[in-house]
Amino acid sequence: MKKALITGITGQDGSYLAELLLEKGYEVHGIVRRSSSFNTQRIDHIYQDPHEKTPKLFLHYGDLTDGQGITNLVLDVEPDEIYNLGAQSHVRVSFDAPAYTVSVVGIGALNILEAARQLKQTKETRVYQASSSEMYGDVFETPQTEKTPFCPQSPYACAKVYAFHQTVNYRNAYDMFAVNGILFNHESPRRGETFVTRKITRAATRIKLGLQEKLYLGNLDAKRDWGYAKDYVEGMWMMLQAEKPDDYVLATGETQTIRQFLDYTFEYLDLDWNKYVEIDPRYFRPTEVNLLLGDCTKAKEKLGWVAKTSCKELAELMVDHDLELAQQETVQSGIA
Ligand code: NDP
Ligand code: GDR
Repeated sequence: MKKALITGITGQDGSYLAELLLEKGYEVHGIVRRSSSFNTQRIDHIYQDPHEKTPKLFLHYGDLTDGQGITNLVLDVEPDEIYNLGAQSHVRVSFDAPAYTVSVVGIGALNILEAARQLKQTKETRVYQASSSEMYGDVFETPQTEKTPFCPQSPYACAKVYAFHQTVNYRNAYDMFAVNGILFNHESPRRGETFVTRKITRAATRIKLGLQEKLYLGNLDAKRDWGYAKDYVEGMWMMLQAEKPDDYVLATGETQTIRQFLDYTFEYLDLDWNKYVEIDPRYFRPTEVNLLLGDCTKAKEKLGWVAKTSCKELAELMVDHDLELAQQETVQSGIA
C-alpha cells in the first residue's frame, strides 16, 4: 500500500486529492493546523475514527513554517509521495500579509523539500509542489506554457516563483523526483467563499431566495482560465506517477472575464446580475493579473490529462450546490 502525505488537506484541493488517493487504496496522511474553531469541514466525511476501524486517513498537527516539525513528521510517516498544497492562497490577502505569505508559501515549500531530501537517505519520496498560473503575472505571451517566463504581480506570486525554482533546484541538485504542477484557477463547491467564483455563486443563490440584496465585487474585466478542481487533483497524481520528474501546466485552454462568469451564474438562475452587482474598490489589487490562459498540450501528450469540465458547466454545478445551501438557510431563518 502506498503512503501519501498531503499538506493543505483541509483546503479545497487537499480534500479532493485525499478522496482520490483513498479511492486508489493509498494510506493518506494529512497535516492540519491547530485552530480554535473546527477547520476540517471539507474532510469530515472521509475521516475515520481510529477507535472504531482500521483507518486509512491519518491527521497530524503541523505548520509549514515549522521546519523542524515538518522534518520530524516526514521522517516519521515515510511517505512515498508528498503533495505540498498548503498555502496562504489568497492573492489579495498576500498584499496585507506579505511576510507571512512568503513564509508559508516560499519557506514552507523549502521546508518540505528539505525534509524529503533528508528522508531520501533511507527512502525515495516523490514531491508535488503546487505552483500557480499567478507566477506568469503580467504575461509575456498568450497562451502560457511551461516555457513562458514568470512576471509575478503579488507577494503570493513572488513566493510561488521562489518555491518553483527551489523545486527544480532540489530535483537537479539531489536527483529528487520533485515536480511543479503549474495549475490555472480551479474551482468547485468547496472553493473558499472569498474567491471570486464562489463569492458569486453563493451571492447569486442567496439573492435568488431573498437572503441577500447586493453583491460587491472588484475588477470585473480580469480574465481567468477556470477549471474544475476535481479534474485537476487527478493531474497532480498523474504527475507523480510519470516515469521522469517534470513540470506541467494544467488548464482548460479557455479564458473568461469575471463578467462572463456572472452571466453564466445569474442566467442559470434567471436573474440579471446588473441589477445586483456593485463595485467596491476595496477588492481592487495594487497590481492585477489581467489575463491568464493556459496551454496544457504537454500534460495532454505526456500524461494523458485533459480538463473535462467547461467553465459554464462548472458555474452551474457550483450554483446547484449553493442553491441547496441557500435553501437550508431559508428553512433555518424561518423565511421558507
Ligand atoms: P485553500 O486555500 O483552499 O487551502 C489551503 C490549505 O493550506 C488549507 O488546508 C490551509 O489550512 C492550509 N494552510 C494554510 N496555511 C498553512 C500553514 N502555515 N501550514 C500548513 N497548512 C497551511 O487552497 P486550494 O486548495 O485552492 O489550493 C491548494 C494549493 O494550490 C495552494 O498551495 C494554492 O496556492 C495552489 N494553487 C491553487 C489554485 C486554485 O485555483 N485553487 C491554482 C494554483 C495553485 P486551513 O484550512 O487551516 O486554513
Ligand atoms: P486569483 O483568484 O487571484 O486568480 O487566485 P480570485 O478568485 O481571488 O480572483 C480572480 C479575479 O477576480 C477578481 N475579482 C475579485 N476577486 C476576489 N477574490 N474577490 C472579489 O470581490 C473580486 N472582484 C473581482 C480579482 O481581482 C482577480 O482578477 C486564485 C487562488 O486560488 C490562488 O491561490 C491561485 O494560485 C490562483 O487562483 C491561480
